[in-house]
Formats: sequence, C-alpha cells, structure tokens
Amino acid sequence: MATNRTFTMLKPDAVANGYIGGILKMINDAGFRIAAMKYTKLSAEAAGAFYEVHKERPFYGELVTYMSSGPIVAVILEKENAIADFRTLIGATDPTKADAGTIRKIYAKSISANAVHGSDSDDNAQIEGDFFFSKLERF
Ligand code: IDP
Ligand code: MG
Repeated sequence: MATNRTFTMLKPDAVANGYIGGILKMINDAGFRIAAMKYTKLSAEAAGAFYEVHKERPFYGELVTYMSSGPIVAVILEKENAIADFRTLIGATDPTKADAGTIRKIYAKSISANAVHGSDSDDNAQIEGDFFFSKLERF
C-alpha cells in the first residue's frame, strides 16, 4: 500500500528564509500532488523520535536541535514512483554535492540545514506520514 506516496518536510531553514512558496512550486511543477500538509513545529522530543534511526550517528544531537529550532511544513506527496523521483528532485544530502536544479542545490545552506526531507523507502514514507497525519487529514 502507498507505494506512490512519499513524505517531505520543509525544514526550519527553508521556512525561516521564506522558501516555502518556491519549494512547493518546484514540487508541484515536478508533478507531485499534495495529499496532506501541515504547518507545525517539532519539540526536541518529537524531533528525536522522528530521527530515531540516526540515534547512533555523530550528528544526531545537532540534527534534533536544528529540526526543533523553528516551524516546518510536513507534506505527504503523491506521484507515480514518488520515493525515487522525489529523491532526484531534492538532490544529495550535502547541497555542495547536489546536482544543479535540485531543491537542495537551490535552497539549502549546509549538510545539516538542507531545506527538505525526503523519505528513503515506501515503509519509511508510511511511518513518517503516520507520525504527522491522521486518516482524516489525508486526501
Ligand atoms: P537525507 O536527508 O538525504 O536522507 P540522511 O543521511 O538520512 O540524509 O540524514 C538525515 C538528515 O541528517 C540530513 O537531511 C541532514 O539534515 C542531517 N545530516 C546528515 N548528515 C549530516 C552530517 O554529516 N552533519 C550534519 N547533519 C547531517
Ligand atoms: Mg534519510
């Protein structure tokens, strides 16, 4: 189920820099349909839980602090081949290594404050979408 959906967040740096509109336009222009969307802010506890898989990595503390530093936009996106196509659209984790024309190349500041999240698998897209949205909030 849900193999045509992915989950993204517009991260605190993107929101603070006024890039919500620009990033959503790139997402729409790439053919993704918005199935759910929410403007919210993660507590440190919630950010820690969302990124639990990265708990052992050296940047985990920095990541949790950063992701709870300001509001974010959480979005479920729908498109054929959504996971892979969205990873292509956002580009590499490190914006200095991201391809030209990708969201991270255009909008990201650093490997930590890299503008957007993108799910890496169908299972994680489901888990991450469930983290933010009830059934009644998806269309
Ligand atoms: P991804 O977001 O491209 O899937 P992941 O390896 O899953 O990258 O890392 C999750 C997030 O953790 C990244 O988007 C970025 O915000 C942060 N991150 C990853 N690697 C580093 C690092 O080396 N230093 C600081 N933050 C990092
Ligand atoms: Mg990842």
